[in-house]
Amino acid sequence: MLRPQDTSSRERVRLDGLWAFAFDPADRGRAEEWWRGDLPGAVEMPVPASYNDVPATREAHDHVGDVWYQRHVRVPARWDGRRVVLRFDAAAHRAVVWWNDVEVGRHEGGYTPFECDVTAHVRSGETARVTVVVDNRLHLTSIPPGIVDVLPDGRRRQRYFHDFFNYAGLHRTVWLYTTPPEYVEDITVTTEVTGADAQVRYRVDVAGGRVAEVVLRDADGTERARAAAAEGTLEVADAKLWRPGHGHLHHLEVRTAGADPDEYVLPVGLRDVRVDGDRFLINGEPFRFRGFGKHEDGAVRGKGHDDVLMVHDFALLRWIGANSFRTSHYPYAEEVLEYADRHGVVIIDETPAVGLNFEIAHTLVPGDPEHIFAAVDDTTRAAHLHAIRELVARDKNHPSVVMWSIANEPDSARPEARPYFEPLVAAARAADPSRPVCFAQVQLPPDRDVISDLFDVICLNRYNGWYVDTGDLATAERELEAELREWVRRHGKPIIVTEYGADAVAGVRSVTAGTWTEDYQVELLETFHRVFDRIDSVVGEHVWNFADFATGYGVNRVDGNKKGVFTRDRRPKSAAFALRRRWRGTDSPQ
Ligand code: GCB
Repeated sequence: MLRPQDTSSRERVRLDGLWAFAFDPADRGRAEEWWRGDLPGAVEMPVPASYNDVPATREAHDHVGDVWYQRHVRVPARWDGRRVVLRFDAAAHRAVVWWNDVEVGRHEGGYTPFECDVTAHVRSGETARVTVVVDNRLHLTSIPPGIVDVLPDGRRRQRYFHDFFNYAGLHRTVWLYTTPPEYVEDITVTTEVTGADAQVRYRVDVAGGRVAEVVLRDADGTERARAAAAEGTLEVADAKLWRPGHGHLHHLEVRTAGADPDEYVLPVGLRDVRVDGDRFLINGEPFRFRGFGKHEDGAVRGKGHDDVLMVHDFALLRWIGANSFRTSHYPYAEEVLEYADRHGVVIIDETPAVGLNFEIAHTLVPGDPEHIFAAVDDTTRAAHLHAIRELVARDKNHPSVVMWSIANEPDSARPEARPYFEPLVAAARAADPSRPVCFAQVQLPPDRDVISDLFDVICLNRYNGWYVDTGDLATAERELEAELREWVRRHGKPIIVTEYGADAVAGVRSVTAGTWTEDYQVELLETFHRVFDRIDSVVGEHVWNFADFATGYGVNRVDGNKKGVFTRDRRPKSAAFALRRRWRGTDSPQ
């Protein structure tokens, strides 16, 4: 799915800002058809943002159910005769959209965009009422899964099996944009590097028309290759490659034929990715992942995209010497991927399939199904499949994305996990044969895991010294090493430790380095690093987490998860300096 653009044939307007907003805890809005007029009792709510922490009430924070957003949109008179599209970059977790009185779209899944073609309903020059209902409920049939309990007093309570707060709302930009009636619907690009040259295999899907020309230009605008077909391979001699740390981009200009041609310009990075034995190769060179699992999370705005925070986070990644991160545990805003493309940051791109595991949930109550695969069904798997396809459809052209992670910590010990995952892995490969596929595996030894052989890279989340052998780093070191060596022996694939870490409350220090101190966090990370440095197949270290983040209520969470190397407001803990020494080999402030 192409991102909206301003080109010679397209125009876009951001509908961000303050929208009218109403909570609907008793589910009245759909029955009373609130889209037909002004929202009752509306307040103002910023978009993009999570709504939960903005009103400063417990009810808003803990709301379970529908909320309504509404605003008026003026359609420029000059748009007469254009195709007009209303696009939501994200609505967590599902939404229905009305243009005046007409339903124009609905979407399931909180982290991927969806579009409503409103051409038939638009009168240029008019002011239209746009209404959106957004439902944050997680069910056993949604991705991620959850359970909504109705309490004796009639309130709803949401349970979920993942460790980050269920922020909701319109988290990303809302657009109104135009294309010509015949338009470029999609572009798919895969690139390969052969010696000094590169090949760009491309396919353009045009709705109602045909391709006139496809031109590949270097960053300075120099034409490097050209074609006139909808599909083909462009040869680039002596190519300037996209590399980790050097986000060199080319641009593929696509123009359609006819009296009202469309133009779309796609950034393209010339690079390839391959797994060879226990190496992870980018452009044929072994790549070592240094970085973090992250979250989209910040004070007040929750998961609302914010360019300020994004650019700052990338600056901190650079400061600390990280070269990569995982979009744990859902697809991040496209702005993030585009920034990573431009700056050569490597990404493992994850679906929102987090919490397919009752073993680590601690939220079950009597009467719940015994294990996750007894609880989910074909609808859940269809939602998971849909999430994989939407992720690939959105992110397939980003050079920064080097691998798909199709789940985080599913219950991979259950025999039922295998028939559940086999078709999903196949679907991921079919959707994109050019990138390896992985999942992040929870603390299970190789002899208990039933699905890892289906994947290209072994990605392990390990909490030795924290959840296991708490406070005992000598045992943690011994057991971690023994376990990793067993993974090497059985699978011979590259290993990335996609999570390791310890909670540390900023400012809590101790000469005896007890748990929850900054000092223990440093010592635990150093313990893991000694082990990584002794095992060649470990090609990646992603600390959990980049920054402290909000979670649901819990007796083992102090105002959220404190495994951040930075605090939630991005101040460094001692661990940040320790990592910087390891990853950059320096203590200098630059
Ligand atoms: C994990 C999860 C992550 C949690 C983390 C923790 O294994 O993948 O979402 O936040 O552990 O801190 O417990």
